[in-house]
This record gives sequence, C-alpha cells and structure tokens, in this order.
Amino acid sequence: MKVAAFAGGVGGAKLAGGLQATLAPTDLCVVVNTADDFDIWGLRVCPDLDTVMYALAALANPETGWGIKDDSFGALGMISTYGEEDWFRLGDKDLATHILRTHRLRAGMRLTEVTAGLADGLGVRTTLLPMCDERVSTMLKTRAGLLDFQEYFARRGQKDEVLGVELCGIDNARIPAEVSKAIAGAEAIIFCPSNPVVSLGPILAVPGMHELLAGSSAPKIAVSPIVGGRALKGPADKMLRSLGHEVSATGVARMYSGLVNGFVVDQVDREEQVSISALGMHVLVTDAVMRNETDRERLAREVLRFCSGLETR
Ligand code: FO1
Repeated sequence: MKVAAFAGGVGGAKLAGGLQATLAPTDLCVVVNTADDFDIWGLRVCPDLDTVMYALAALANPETGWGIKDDSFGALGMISTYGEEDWFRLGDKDLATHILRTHRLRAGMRLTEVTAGLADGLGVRTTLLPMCDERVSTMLKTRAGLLDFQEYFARRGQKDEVLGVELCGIDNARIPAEVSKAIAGAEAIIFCPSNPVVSLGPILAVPGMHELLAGSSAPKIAVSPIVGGRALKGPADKMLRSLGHEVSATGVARMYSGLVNGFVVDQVDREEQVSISALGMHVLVTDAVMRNETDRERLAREVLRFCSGLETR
C-alpha cells in the first residue's frame, strides 16, 4: 500500500518509524512541517525534518526524541565560551547536518533536494519531503509579544500562553511537485499524532493542500495526539485550550473535519467514539500511545489495516 504521512516532530517521527518498519521502503513518503525552521549562527536548522530523518535512520536520541543519540556538545560549549547563548542544544554530529544543509541550499539546491540527499546519506529509503521549499515561519502571539517558534518552544520552555498563530510566508509557499505526486499516488493518507496547530497546521495551510487532499480518493485518517485530555508530548493541550479548541480527541477530530474520514483514538478515550462518529468519521479505538518500537509497529499495522477497511467500505 502506497502511503503518504503528514508529520511534525517527535510524535510524527514515532509513527513514521512504525510505518517504515511495516511497509516496503518505496511505499512510504513522509511530508514534514518546516514552519519550525530557523537560522542560528548562519545555519539553517529544520528541527522537524531532522527529528523524522534521525528516527527513520535509527539515530534519534531516545531521551528527547530530537537530536542524535550519544551526541556530544563540544562545539556548543565553545560557542558559549565566545559569549553566545546556548539555549538551542545543537550537538556536534547534528551540526554536520545543518552545515551541509546550509551549504547545499546556498549552492542553489531546493530544500526538497537537500533533504533527499541527507536522508540518502543516512541510508533512509523512505521518501522524506518538506511541506514546501519556501521559507515559512510560525510566529506565536503571546502576552510577551510575537515570539518566533523556537523562542517560544526551546528558549522559553513553552510557558507562554499562545493567543494566536501566524504563519509568515505561507502565502508564497508552493506545494512541491514531489509532494503533489506522493499525495496523488497515495492509497492511504495518514495524519500522524502531531500538534494540530503548529505541526500539521502549517502543512495543511500550504496553499492548495486542502484541494489536493480533496482530489484524492484514498482513505485519510488521523491519529489523535491528545490522549485522556492531555498531549502525548509538547504543548498541544495548552495551545488548544488557549486558542479556544476543546482539549480532547474530539476537539482534534473537529479540526480535521472534512479532511479525514477516519480517526484513531486511545482506549481511554473510547467514549468519544460517539462524538467523533457524529463528525462523519470512522473511529478506531486502540492503544495509541507509542512507548517503544513494538508499540510503533503495532500501531502502524493497525492504522494501515484501518485504512484498508475504509477503502472497501
Ligand atoms: N527542543 C528543545 O526544547 N530544546 C532544544 O534545545 C532543542 C534543540 C534541538 C536541536 C535540533 C533539533 O533538530 C531539534 C531541537 N529541539 C529542541 C526540538 C525542536 O525545537 C522541536 O522538536 C520542534 O521544533 C517542535 O516540533
């Protein structure tokens, strides 16, 4: 089954890993959020692309979910010695990725091509695609002012209440041909359990994305990133609340209403089956929390089986 998956950071990377382990290598394409990307010390950093890439290359740091396992921080220590702030924890091996990415982008390659080259270098056979080649930046309205995403996320530790979200540059973003092709050719489209506002939100906001999805007759399913009223990881629950959404699987399903025809919830949220079905979605209730590799593969298999079932209905 040819699958296109939409993913943000750590939650998306986990399910992408499970899908990769389950599918034939040429059958999976992961489209990743790039609105968290930013520049630091002249380097272009793409945290979500790297989080997914390292997970698919079995290089991810198991403690954080982002960065590279067993990385060292010698360069960052030296940068700090020079008097720069070190709140964004870039490891030595990770730095190599950003140096090469920046070098290749400056040489005129598209982010799509650069990402393919880096993933290939790490032996990743899954197709990894940025949502667009243009620069898009998530900016968050808070009481402390308009914050750049990483300022909010990594520097200030997600403590600010998010009152609004702006996607700077989104109007100029274009769906890359590779993404159009992957979605048009997909036999299942999966929204990974990523933050619906700042991870999958930007992917869905690329002009033409809704139309592209609507043009596909493939089953489309989303996996809830909210379990028992809480985010599996990160600030999604706080963000949903402050932006006026219901903090529940149903709340997320509502945000994807008209975009997906299937929704996956955890056992603890089984009672929400009724409210989600009322949105016109088929519901799969399962153990949706991925604690380890076994969980990832099991969930991926169940999700794919769910998609096959929707196909034949
Ligand atoms: N997240 C943090 O909370 N603190 C960090 O210092 C940090 C460093 C970092 C370095 C490379 C990378 O690829 C990701 C990194 N992240 C860090 C994660 C990143 O900010 C978030 O995962 C995403 O942007 C949200 O999906």
